Amino acid sequence: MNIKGFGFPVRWVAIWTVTFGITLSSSFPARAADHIVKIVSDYENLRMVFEPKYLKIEPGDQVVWVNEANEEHNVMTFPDGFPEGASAFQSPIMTKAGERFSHRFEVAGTYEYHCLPHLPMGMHGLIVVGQPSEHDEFHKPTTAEIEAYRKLMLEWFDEDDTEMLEREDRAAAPDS
Ligand SMILES: [Cu+2]
Repeated sequence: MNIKGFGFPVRWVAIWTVTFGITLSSSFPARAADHIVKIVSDYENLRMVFEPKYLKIEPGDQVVWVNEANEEHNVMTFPDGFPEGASAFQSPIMTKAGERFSHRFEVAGTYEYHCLPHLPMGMHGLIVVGQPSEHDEFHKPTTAEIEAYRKLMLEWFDEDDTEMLEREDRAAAPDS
C-alpha cells in the first residue's frame, strides 16, 4: 500500500484540528460572536455617531469598530464607565477609512464608551454584555486612573484647540 499520497492531507487535518481546537478553547463560550459598530462621520447632518449606538451582546463576544471615513475618531471608556472586574479599553486615534479596533468583552455588565475627539458633539456608545450592571457594580476608579484620564483629555484638547474651533465655526456657518 502506498501511503505517500496521504502525507499531505493527514498533516493538513492535524494542523486544522490543532488550529480549530485552539480557536474553540480561546473563545469560550463557543458561540462567541463578532459585532460590527460603524464609526460614522455624517458631514451632511453635522453628526459624528457610533452605529449602532446601543449594542446588546453576550460574554465572550467581540466588538469590532470600523472607521467609515478619513476622519479622526477613537473608542475609549471613562474610568468609571465599565463593570467591576473588567478593564478599561482605549483605541488609538484612527484617521483613515477602513481602520478598525476590536475588543472582546468577557465580564458581564454595562460599558459606556466615547470618542475623545468628538466628546463636544456627544459621540458616545453603550454596550450591555449579558445583564446590565447594577449601580454599585461599576468600577471605582483609582486616583491614578483619574489623573491619567484627565491628562489624556487635556493633551488632546490643548493640541487640538485651534482645529476644533475651526470645526465649530464650520459647523455653525450657514450653508445652503
Ligand atoms: Cu469621533
